[in-house]
Amino acid sequence: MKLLIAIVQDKDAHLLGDEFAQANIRATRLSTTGGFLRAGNTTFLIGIEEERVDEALDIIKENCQSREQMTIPPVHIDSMLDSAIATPVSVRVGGATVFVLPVDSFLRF
Ligand code: 2BA
Repeated sequence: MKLLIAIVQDKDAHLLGDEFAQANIRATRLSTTGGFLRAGNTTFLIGIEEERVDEALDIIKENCQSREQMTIPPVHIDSMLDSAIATPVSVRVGGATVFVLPVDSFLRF
């Protein structure tokens, strides 16, 4: 058994959840916040048999798009004093960031 931790954009989370349900893949959704953009994203915890990991990864790949997002980069107080009005920059936020972890044991009571 493996645990997939998949961080996806909120815009993709609804469809992805539906696709998991349809494929009979059990998942838990957590509302999370990206450390860099400090914007909401969604983290799925998916406990899955080893032989179905590729199937789950394919579903994630197919349903999560990469998008450009504008953000104001973090500014140090020194440079703020110097002048700058922070300029928004564009970052490409991934389709999905996925960790695949081994599971020692899986219990349901
Ligand atoms: P955020 O931390 O809000 O990052 C959003 C996007 O900002 C990232 O997209 C990346 O394009 C950019 N970014 C992040 N940190 C940066 C930095 N120090 N300098 C320049 N650009 C930076 P993704 O890489 O696709 O990440 C999307 C979300 O996945 C992240 O949201 C975070 O919540 C999660 N994530 C990504 N890598 C992670 C990791 N190694 N560990 C834990 N969570 C991660």
